[in-house]
Amino acid sequence: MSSAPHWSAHLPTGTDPSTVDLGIGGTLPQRWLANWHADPGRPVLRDTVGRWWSGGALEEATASIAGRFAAAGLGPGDRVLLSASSSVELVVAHVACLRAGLTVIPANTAYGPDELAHLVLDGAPRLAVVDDAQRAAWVRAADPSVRVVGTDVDLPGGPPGDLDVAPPGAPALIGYTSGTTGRPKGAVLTHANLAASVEALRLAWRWTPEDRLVLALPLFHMHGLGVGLHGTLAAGASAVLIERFEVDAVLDAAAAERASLFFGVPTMYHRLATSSRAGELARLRLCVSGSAPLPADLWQALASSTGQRVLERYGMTETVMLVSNPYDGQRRPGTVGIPLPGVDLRLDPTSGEVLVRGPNVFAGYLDRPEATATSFDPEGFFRTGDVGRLDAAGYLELVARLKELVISGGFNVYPREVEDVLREHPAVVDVAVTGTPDPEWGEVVTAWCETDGAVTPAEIASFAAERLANYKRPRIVHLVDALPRNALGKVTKGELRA
Ligand code: MCA
Ligand code: AMP
Repeated sequence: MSSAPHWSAHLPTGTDPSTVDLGIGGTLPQRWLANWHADPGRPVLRDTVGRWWSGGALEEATASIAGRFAAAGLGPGDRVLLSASSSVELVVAHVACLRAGLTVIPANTAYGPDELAHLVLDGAPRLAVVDDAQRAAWVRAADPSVRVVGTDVDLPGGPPGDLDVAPPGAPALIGYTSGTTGRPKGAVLTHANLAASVEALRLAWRWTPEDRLVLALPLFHMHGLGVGLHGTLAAGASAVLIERFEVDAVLDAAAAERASLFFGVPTMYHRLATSSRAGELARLRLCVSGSAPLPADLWQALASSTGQRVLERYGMTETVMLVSNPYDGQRRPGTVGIPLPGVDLRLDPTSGEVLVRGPNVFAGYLDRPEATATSFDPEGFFRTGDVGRLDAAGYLELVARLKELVISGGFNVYPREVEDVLREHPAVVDVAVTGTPDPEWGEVVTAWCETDGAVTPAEIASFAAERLANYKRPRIVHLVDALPRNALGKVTKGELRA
């Protein structure tokens, strides 16, 4: 790395970049524990019923749950699937896993039986913590040897064994993502990856113990978990957990708890901007947007009605956070900013694909050496599948995607997965799935179906609804006589426009 890395623009004036230690001198659990020991009574998390949990209480609760894991025979390296809405119990189970050296597999609560079965069979967890009887049954059906418990982890207790000793290189989290094609792959993130990213954000966003985050993002994806929760605990700050995003719930919590931070996906900002209470965002120190492009006109509308210059950043499951607009200095709408501390970024000279390297970048896909090998270039840069452009000041603009991906409300939908399901319908001859631009959702999933005439769009929609998570279901279904194809017979999706 050069002596004055480009990312030094993220550091407070006068900070010597060579003093930045993204290893944080240990792992996230060690950092969290150090914070809790320094001030055990300090409020850390407000649960969804309005009760505050201190660091001391979290330490005790997580050690107790870790004791139950140990008594159930789980040890370092074993995997635990967590599928639950936001609650302090979910946080305790998650932190207990990391403290005990177990690897967490977060699972979206919207998944249906097939989506969950894939995670269970591919990720091979020994235990699943699930907050819903039906999902619990689906996990058991996929693999009867997996023990399934609720978020209270109602198992016999025991001594927790050695806590907080997992080495930085040990796997901490397996985030499932489809990457370029095919069934979702498990991206294995080490303790060091998670710690590096959170430390970069702490520095770049000036995250201090005085900060309080309104955390309305789900805790089963990187945005809510790897940024919102991990960042809060590492900064020694606090967060108010909201079970389900609603404008009133967010703004009420921000006012009642004197919050300073809000992180959201563009759909959330769209809803906030169109609310009569939008002006209340002004009380926050920092609003961050990510997971999907924040339209420049929405940015502008928020700036004029609330004074908030929303800070847009860019990340991925495989890398946690990569690029962010600067806290000080210009925040440029329509761009995601400059690489975060530690992130080495360049563009592929031919395709313009964004290539990244750094301590935050994952170790590889679980049990998929070939997919892992092809996702890195010969110099070890990870191929993001996003196409970018750098402006004169070095700000990154994401202009296209090489991977076929639709982002709806901040959730990723891989067209191939939806197409595979729709092709199973007896009246569907062939199908292509695209995203249609939408002011609220960013994009909505759209299916173009070549059929034998014996089916209606509503029937196709309900067929999909029985088999796919809600956000993957086509909201728009077109019946077409023939899909456009090139000379080789491949569907030319570019010609499919609503
Ligand atoms: C809910 N629905 C959706 C979505 N979410 N449909 C399409 N796309 C979605 N994202 C369905 C509901 O099931 C319901 O269907 C209907 O839409 C309306 O529900 P509504 O109550 O309005 O929605 P909501 O429950 O309020 O959800 C909207 C939401 C949610 C809060 C924006 O989608 C959300 O939490 N998004 C955050 C996603 C996220 O955390 N992404 C981070 C990925 P029906 O009427 O049929 O029942 S991590 C990542 O991408 C990287 C690392 C990064 O950079 O962050
Ligand atoms: P995931 O694989 O679920 O982690 O989603 C990562 C993808 O979300 C990235 O590769 C981008 O395509 C997209 N993404 C995340 N943040 C942004 C952003 N601020 N603007 C545009 N796309 C984004």
